[in-house]
Amino acid sequence: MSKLKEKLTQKIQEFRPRTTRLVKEFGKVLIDQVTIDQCIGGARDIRSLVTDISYLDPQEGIRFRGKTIPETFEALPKAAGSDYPTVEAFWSFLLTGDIPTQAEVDEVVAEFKERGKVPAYVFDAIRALPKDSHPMVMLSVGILALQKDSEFCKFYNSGKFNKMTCWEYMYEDASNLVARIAPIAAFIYRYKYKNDEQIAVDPSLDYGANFAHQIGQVKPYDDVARMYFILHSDHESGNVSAHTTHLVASALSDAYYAYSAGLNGLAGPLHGLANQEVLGWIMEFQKKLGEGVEPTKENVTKALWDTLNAGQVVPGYGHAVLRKTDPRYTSQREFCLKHLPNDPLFKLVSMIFEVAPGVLMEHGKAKNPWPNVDAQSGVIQWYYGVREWDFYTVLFGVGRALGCMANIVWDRGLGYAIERPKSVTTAMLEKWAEEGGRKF
Ligand code: CMX
Repeated sequence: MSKLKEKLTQKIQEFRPRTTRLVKEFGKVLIDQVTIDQCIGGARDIRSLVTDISYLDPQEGIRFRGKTIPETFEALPKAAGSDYPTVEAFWSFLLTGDIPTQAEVDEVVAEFKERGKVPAYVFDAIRALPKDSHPMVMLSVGILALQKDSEFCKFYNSGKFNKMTCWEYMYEDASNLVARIAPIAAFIYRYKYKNDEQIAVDPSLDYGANFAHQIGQVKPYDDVARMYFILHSDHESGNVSAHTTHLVASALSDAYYAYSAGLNGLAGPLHGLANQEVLGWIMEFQKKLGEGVEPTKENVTKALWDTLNAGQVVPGYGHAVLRKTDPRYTSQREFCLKHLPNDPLFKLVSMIFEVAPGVLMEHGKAKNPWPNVDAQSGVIQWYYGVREWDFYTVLFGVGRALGCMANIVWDRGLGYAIERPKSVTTAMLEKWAEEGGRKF
């Protein structure tokens, strides 16, 4: 057994009594109430999910295992010659909550090379799709194709299924999925946009650097990949991709079924597809502006109002939980200030950042007028030559696998139940509205 799995076994065993005690001794303690607008309005803010992998504070933003983004980057062992931690170090941290030693990281790096070997039938399944399919369809199909080799599913069908040990098989699938999703994404990139000229894995490289290599990028894109995958990994459990993955896995569907479904949610324009939409919006804006016309605060303001007046959302702005600038936006902005301060697209995105919150506040609808992660991410990709912006959500999907997989390993480790909230009818809501609330 690997050191990481050994450590996780111990952590899960130590943790279980906390969950058991809460249910047994305090199961009926009230922690929230539900209003009609929450019921109709997307269950916003209802406390009904548990995760210890990350927590999203509306003012402060995300903490991974209790650490802010800068603290996470600071604490984890870095890739050789890099300012950023390896994805492997971060995976170990997300799973266990402990900062791994360099030796522990090296073990995961070596393990991922073995686990990361993608069976040929996955590529065949992707190649069977029309080439103009969206790359998120290709990614979702590629992940689903892996299901045939699910260890969790084999264990379930073995007749020896056991609720206490099934997490070990989920861990195997989750680790394999994380190790394989980046090479699958790289394959999709080269297949769809680079004439199917594939680049072989370089076994000397860590996860992020190998992804850069396999899509045909050179330094410092290895850091872009590491930063990008870590920043997009997890945003507590209620967002569409994480929640979908958790929900599907709660039916004891394996990691591949669960994450393929999660990716389908990530592909929505109000969620992960917003990073593609941001670039699309900017390109459309520049096209309308006409050649040689400089973007100014005035014409950016007008374009934002045109979007809002057409009944569309400003992509990359707003959030269901956050009420300030997303620290994932800030982190990427800092990268831009260091590596591409004079890039025209970065300057334009910065100008939008200056103008858009004011416009959204004046518009008066969005509860959060500040930028989210998606407002900044495309700029960096564009700068380094990854200009096929319909691929950007795939990059998000590679990163999000880390959080979703860590979560469903723990879900099984702690024996969480199949998810099944109760629905009501509109007539019931109307009755309770008239009565001033439901009588318990
Ligand atoms: N532009 C225009 N209107 C916006 C807006 C934006 N960026 N953000 C919110 N609004 C509107 C909503 O559409 C809603 O309008 P209606 O009352 O007409 O339905 C109103 O403001 C209230 O919405 P809210 O409570 O502030 O936001 P929600 O929790 O309902 O939705 C989100 C959150 C992210 C879907 C929304 O802000 C949005 O559509 N943003 C643009 C798309 C985007 O960037 N998504 C990526 C989010 C991060 C991620 O998941 O990757």
